[in-house]
Amino acid sequence: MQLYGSYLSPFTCRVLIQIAAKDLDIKLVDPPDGLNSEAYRALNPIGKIPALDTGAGVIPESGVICEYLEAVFPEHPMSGHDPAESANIQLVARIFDVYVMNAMLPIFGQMDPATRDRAVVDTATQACLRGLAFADAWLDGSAYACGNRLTLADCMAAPSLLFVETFLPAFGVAAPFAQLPSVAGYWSGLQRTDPVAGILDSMKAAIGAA
Ligand SMILES: N[C@@H](CCC(=O)N[C@@H](CS)C(=O)NCC(=O)O)C(=O)O
Repeated sequence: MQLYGSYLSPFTCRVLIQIAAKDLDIKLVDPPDGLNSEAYRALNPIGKIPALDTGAGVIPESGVICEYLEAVFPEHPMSGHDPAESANIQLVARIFDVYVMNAMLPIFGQMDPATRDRAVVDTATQACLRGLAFADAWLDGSAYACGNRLTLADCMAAPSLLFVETFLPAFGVAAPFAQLPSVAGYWSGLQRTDPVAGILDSMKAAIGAA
């Protein structure tokens, strides 16, 4: 199998944390001719990264890929042991996907201060902070979101939190975790855990080089 993606993509890095945690032999490769190219869209009509080439087909969407890998490689389980734990993991993962990461995306079209639309930035940062407040209600400040072990919730959360910490201050939110003690404690612990720390280091290097 190979994963089309990049360390610059928080969505790709969700899957890379899972691949590292399960010690899977899945190579990270660039999409042929780049994102949204004709060659890549022939493989993945959505045109975005990540996408997993299983050898039998191509699966897009980070959450779908994670669930697929979980089903195919059940060793080192990262989903729930029972329905209640599964629901909790899926809920935290959904909060970081929909209400934090996707809410933040519009700011990346506003990187140039000369052409920046303040209303777009304010709407996106407020929505992202609201999503973080949702997360704060479900976390308890410990290093893992659910069950005192690395789960798919942490795979979703860690790259999103790095993006929040790295980019929101540049858009006027100086201390995004200041009013969120559980998120702050969680992020402080999670970023030191293995293999999250290594993937975050690679993300930071990619962002620094971009
Ligand atoms: N919902 C998708 C989002 C993927 C996504 O937006 N990836 C970005 C890179 S971080 C991308 O490929 N953007 C190119 C585009 O939107 O055309 C997922 O979870 O995989």
